[in-house]
Amino acid sequence: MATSVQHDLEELRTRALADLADAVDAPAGEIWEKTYLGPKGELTLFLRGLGALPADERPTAGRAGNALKRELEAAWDSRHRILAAADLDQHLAADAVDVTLPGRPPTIGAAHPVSQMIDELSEIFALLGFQTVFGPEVETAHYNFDLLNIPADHPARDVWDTIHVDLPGEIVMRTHTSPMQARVMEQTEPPVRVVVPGRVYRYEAQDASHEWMFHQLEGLAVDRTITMADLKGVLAELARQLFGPNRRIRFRCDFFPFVEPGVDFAVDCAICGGKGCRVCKQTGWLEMGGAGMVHPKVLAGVGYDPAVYTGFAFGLGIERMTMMRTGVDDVRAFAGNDLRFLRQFAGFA
Ligand code: YSA
Repeated sequence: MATSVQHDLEELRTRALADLADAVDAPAGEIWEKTYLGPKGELTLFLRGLGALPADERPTAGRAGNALKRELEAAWDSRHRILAAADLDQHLAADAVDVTLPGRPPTIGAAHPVSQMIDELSEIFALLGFQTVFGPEVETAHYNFDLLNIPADHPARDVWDTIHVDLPGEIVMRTHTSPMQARVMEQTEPPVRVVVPGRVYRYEAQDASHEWMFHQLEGLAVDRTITMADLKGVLAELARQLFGPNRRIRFRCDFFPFVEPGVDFAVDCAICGGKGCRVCKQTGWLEMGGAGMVHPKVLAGVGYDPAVYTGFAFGLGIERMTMMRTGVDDVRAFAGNDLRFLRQFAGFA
């Protein structure tokens, strides 16, 4: 073998082994392999070029070239293993999960305080023999007003600032849950005992005790011998169950076209202990709802004979009751959707 070929191979060997020692990671190793042993690598090209050598030099040069090839392949094999293992270690370290760290607690939702109150009210009334039913929030004026003895020209129709729906006929967002009185009685033979929780809508100014959308609980009992004493007994028992034995309750005469007589039902204000505050408007009392004996015209309007049947009805503000239970002093907080507020009342009822 000519000295120059021998020298070239020696130089190639020294350089290749030095470069391999310098390849510190898997990508650098891949480049090394391509440079020396790949299809266009230096050693491959040398071996391919053997045919160009004089015939007498070819065997020796071929043997030397193949010996170098085996040496470099063996060196690459062992270096490749080391680099691949290091590469794996690095990936494992980067992706490692520290099983000793505490887990992230899952966020568990809770029912809205008003929904909790509705559930609690349904349970209390179930024990008193009332069934819970639901009705439409978009209502006809016929049910919202007419069947409740509030004819088109009656001044009582102005009592509620009504949100009208742009549909043929007189369609409104129900201003109270009372339209369900007529809907239930039309579908049911007496005796009747139902409560109806749900949203109601009024186009009115908001303050600490007034929202434009809020919830009411309607109650209706009709039978042959229902009296005002039954109404007072049911509402007194409700207040006792909800607020404990120490809250005082008050009934005062009030007017609603669909009852005769009518009352307003109030509880002494739990926010200020009855001393007077902005929630109770300095009166010491917070009105929970209106109530009364169902007007004979309402009974007759749904086909009940007022000479045979009597009934009581009430409509209570659910946010107001929730305020009394929780001490929240602004009704607007309930629909404000602030989780910092809502989280405080997870599971209060
Ligand atoms: C009266 C007699 C019955 O035989 C049956 C029902 C009724 C109640 C009647 N339908 C009514 O809506 N009366 S009310 O206008 O006085 O509202 C009842 C209760 O809803 C109020 O006492 C109050 O607790 C609550 N409320 C009224 N406006 C509110 C409100 N709560 C929050 N925001 C408002 N804007």
